[in-house]
Amino acid sequence: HLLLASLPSASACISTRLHTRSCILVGSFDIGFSKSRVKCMAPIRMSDESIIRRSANYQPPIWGYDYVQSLRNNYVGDSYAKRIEKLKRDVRIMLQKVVDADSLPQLELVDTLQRLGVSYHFEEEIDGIMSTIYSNYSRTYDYEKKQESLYEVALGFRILRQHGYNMSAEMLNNFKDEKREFKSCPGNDCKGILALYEAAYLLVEEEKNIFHDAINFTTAYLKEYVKHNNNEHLSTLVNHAMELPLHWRMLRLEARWFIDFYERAPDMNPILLEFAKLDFNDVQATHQEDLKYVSRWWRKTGLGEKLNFARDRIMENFFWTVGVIFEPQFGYCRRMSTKVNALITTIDDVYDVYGTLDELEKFTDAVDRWDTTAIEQLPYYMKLCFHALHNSINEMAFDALKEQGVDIIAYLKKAWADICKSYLLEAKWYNSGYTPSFEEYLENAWISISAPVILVHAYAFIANPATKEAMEFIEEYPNIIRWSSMILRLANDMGTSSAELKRGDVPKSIQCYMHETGVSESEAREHIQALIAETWMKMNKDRAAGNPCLSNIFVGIAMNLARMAQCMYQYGDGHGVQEQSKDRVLSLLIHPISFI
Ligand code: 0FV
Ligand code: MN
Ligand code: MN
Ligand code: MN
Ligand code: MN
Repeated sequence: HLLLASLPSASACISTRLHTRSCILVGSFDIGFSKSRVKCMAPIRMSDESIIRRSANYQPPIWGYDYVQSLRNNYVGDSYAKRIEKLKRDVRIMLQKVVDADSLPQLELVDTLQRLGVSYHFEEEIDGIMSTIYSNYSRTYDYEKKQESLYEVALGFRILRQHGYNMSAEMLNNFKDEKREFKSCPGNDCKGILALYEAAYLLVEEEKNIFHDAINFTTAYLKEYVKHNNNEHLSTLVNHAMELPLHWRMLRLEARWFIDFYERAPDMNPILLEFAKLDFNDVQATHQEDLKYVSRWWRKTGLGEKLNFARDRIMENFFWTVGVIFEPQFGYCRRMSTKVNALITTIDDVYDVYGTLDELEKFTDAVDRWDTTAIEQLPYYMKLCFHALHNSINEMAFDALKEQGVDIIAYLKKAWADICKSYLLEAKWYNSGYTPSFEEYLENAWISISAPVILVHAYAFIANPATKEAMEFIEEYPNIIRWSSMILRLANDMGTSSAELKRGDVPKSIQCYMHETGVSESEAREHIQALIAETWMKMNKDRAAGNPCLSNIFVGIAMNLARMAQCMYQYGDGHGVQEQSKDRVLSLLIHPISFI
């Protein structure tokens, strides 16, 4: 308090901020605005002493510091480790044996391992299987002849494309009739049609027509199928698929869901099931250690405690990271990425909710110059924010310098300068009441959603070493970053723009599109949903094209970020409104899978 007392504006800020108020009056007098009148106002600078600031009314965090630090997972220790090793050997033997069988059982085993979330243990074995199946296909596949089983063809198509093999979409077209329409026929049962539905999401932009045909045909069939519900187990899988296709799903949550589903499967293999459960708990224990680390870091920054207008969401920020990269060996990337997410979330609220335009311009300039002397005139809350950013990012760059001998600070800094400039432009639009065209909005919004910052940093965290050439390449935001960002932005707008508009914010994609075309909100939402599907097709294509500067791990991260966005905003604002993501956090990060 001694330090604060010497900063007059700062002490006022700190002492008058409350979570529950929808408006915060900073200054020495109360001018008696009613809550509802003040809520939608921009920060107004009345004089140096009194500024009316907004609040987004974000609730305090539901996950306390002590609670997080007390997390213990009982499924770790020697006996579990031994059991996991034993089961892993058993699964490896299954993979060796299945090679002698036909391709279908091989594909099914790979699919099951992937869906159970354990395929990362067997990359070599699976790669071997895939390359054999692919070369058999290319030797023996007869495009003229109608194939017997849609199920096998579609499953093979999906899994081989997932593994980067260029399977021809003609394989799927073979299941159309003379009128070039997909049709049901005796060989096409529900399993086959579901497989076609999931496979279609691996198609690329040039195959758009097949995509739409396949999705229209399969969804019509599958909807009808679940209505009759002849097979409860299969209907569960169909409903799950129709909610969100496999290719768009967040990997760990999908694994958690599928383990429960698999337990009830008629052909369940107890070895696979036990291995998947134990491995899930083992990975969760690693995540909990990462979580405790970031929660200590977050507390030390003081941002959650002192910036009460901002979201205090370290758990959700960590949850995002687990969606982006879950494998145990990437702990450093997870820890650092979570810091990046927490800084983004806080600084976003500075621009969207709390800062005055004048402050925001100075803050943007300070980030651009990456210079602590540039913030001397700024209020306390901004100093805190800037130093937390500056210290944290410099430390990450220092790690890279020390561990890999590369100097990357200029590239990291540039990503922050870019996002702050895009934030500032939105703040200016908001202040002047401007509604950009849909295109003008998106051109800025794919940066302001923060995916480029997240991905540039993640790139540096997993690269070894992050060379000058590689960083120069990534700094230009190659297409894969652009598509991932676009999906994140569109999904975020679908989930958050209603609340944002109420609070007062720039028109988001839905509103810009409505403004430009005159369509209704529901039509605009449909358009955005279609745009998400199209952007996925672009991402699929970019991934298939390959690029020596883009590792599979990085491409996976970019796709996972898009998946995570669709997960977080599936039912609204899961990031800001904790009730919406709470159950998912519990099942992924807190509760181990029980064996009773
Ligand atoms: C901001 O949400 C926010 F937290 C983001 C950008 C979600 C993804 C970010 C992380 C993984 C940290 P909000 O809806 O306020 O974002 P906009 O850009 O719409 O203000
Ligand atoms: Mn707080
Ligand atoms: Mn925001
Ligand atoms: Mn924003
Ligand atoms: Mn938003």
